[in-house]
Amino acid sequence: MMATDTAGTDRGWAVVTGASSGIGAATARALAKEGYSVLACARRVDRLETLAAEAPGIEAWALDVTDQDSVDMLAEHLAGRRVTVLVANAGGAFDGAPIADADLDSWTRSYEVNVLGTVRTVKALLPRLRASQDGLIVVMSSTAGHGVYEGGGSYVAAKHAETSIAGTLRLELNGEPIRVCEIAPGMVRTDEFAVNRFGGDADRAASVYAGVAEPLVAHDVADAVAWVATRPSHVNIDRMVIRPVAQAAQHKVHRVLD
Ligand code: 8X3
Repeated sequence: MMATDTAGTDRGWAVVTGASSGIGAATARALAKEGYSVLACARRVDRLETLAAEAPGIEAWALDVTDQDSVDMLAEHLAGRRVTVLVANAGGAFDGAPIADADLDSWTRSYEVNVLGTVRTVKALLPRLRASQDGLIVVMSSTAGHGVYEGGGSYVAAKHAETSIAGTLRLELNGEPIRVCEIAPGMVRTDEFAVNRFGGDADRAASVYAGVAEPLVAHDVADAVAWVATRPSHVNIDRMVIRPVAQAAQHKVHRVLD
């Protein structure tokens, strides 16, 4: 069945936010491969269109999770469609500053995208997930949602909030046919995450992964999302913490440096 009809495939529609790169793009591909009709959402539509052209089953949709009108338009676009999965993935880190030097604009941005963006999207799409009678919400948090580290600042705080959102939602939706899973990746090497965090400083971004033999890649996390989504409807994977073997804990990373 074509991905662009309103019914979607038998698996229904999976909405992935932050799908223009990294984990989001890989997740869109992985879910399409599993037979979902995927609505890949992000601000950078040109990238989404490239993604959609590469992979059958993916439709591109412009979305800014920090903008209520934009999220309302997404919900309208999905009216009448059978939406079975929401991957609330849009997010990011925008600084690596200690709290003593906190840039409050960066904190605001972090909360706007990671926390309020997730709440706004979940709230807008809940009616569609309910209507499907077989919904799944995946909240993409981070190991930064479970531990703290120096310079983690706005990101660590926001990811702790996302962890709380996933847990609270699971309690509040108990009794409804909607699963809630939190995926908490550790060190994932993507093109943009660390570069964005350090304001475009590529050398500082590269130092995050220095000497680490095999950081996770976006597909490793996408694979987990696809696995969670394709469990039987009565199986709720509450949380997955995924790290590279070299990272035993947030501060315990095996590095081989020259
Ligand atoms: C990214 C993991 O270690 O940079 O979500 O906080 S970390």
